[in-house]
Amino acid sequence: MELKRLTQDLGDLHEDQVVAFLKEFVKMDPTGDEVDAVIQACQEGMAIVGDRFERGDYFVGDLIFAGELMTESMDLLKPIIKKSKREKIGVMVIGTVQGDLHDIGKNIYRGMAEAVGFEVHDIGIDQRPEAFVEKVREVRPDVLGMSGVLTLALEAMKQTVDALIEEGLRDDLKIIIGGNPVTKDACEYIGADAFTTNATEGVRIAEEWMH
Ligand code: B12
Repeated sequence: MELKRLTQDLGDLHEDQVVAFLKEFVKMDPTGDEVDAVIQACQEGMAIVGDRFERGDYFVGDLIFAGELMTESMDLLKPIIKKSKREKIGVMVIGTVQGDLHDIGKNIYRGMAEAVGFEVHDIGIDQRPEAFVEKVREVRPDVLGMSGVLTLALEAMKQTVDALIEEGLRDDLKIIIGGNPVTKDACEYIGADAFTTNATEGVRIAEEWMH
């Protein structure tokens, strides 16, 4: 597979090439590992976009287009991610935290978690701590996943965990955080149980919690 080419084409925002590659890829009936590798390559392409934006070579319009292209790409992969659907293994609430509008990574994680059998309640983007609290109280999930790619998302994640503690909802819950800025230190500061910048790893961790 020409994964470096795919990363570069995404970074360059070459929609036609990216779409053509992914359509061919889906037809090949790829394995789970191959799908993971392609998602990783796309994520790296988005990192190129982010770097160029930071340097001033790309503008907000390019970020928006990159977001649309990444969503379109993940939609193409959806049928092959979904195919491994099994019986229900647990309940999960996910959402992007307050102040953050990015949801592509969250949506990838949701798709993968559903594919291994989680019943996922996705509360959307820019969600206040109270919204997470409400949903957790309503559906009593086994796992809570919080997503955020802005640096400021880390503070919002901490506020969300604090709100859950205050409401006495933290103890029966495993919390995983994901997105570009999450680190081990951030995970400890926030009070989450696990962190990852890779959806596949995040699904593996959540599956292990269900054993
Ligand atoms: C596309 C994009 C946008 C799109 C988003 C569209 C959408 N529907 O999401 C739009 C145009 C809306 C946007 C807006 C902005 N953006 Co923007 N954006 C990006 C970009 C290029 C890609 C993000 C992305 O989709 N990555 C690909 C996904 C697949 O990766 P991911 O999110 O990390 O997800 C993976 C894992 O982390 C994990 N994961 C994610 N969530 C979760 C959750 C759980 C529970 C688990 C287990 C795992 C998991 O799974 C995924 C797959 O492996 C990034 C650059 C970058 N390097 O990421 C900048 C970036 C995030 N944006 C940035 C900025 C500055 C902005 C704006 C402020 C720009 C502006 N001036 O308006 C606004 C902010 C809006 C807001 N309040 O949120 C900065 C953030 C800087 C910072 N440190 O805070 C970045 C890093 C670019 C940069 N280098 O400057 N953006």
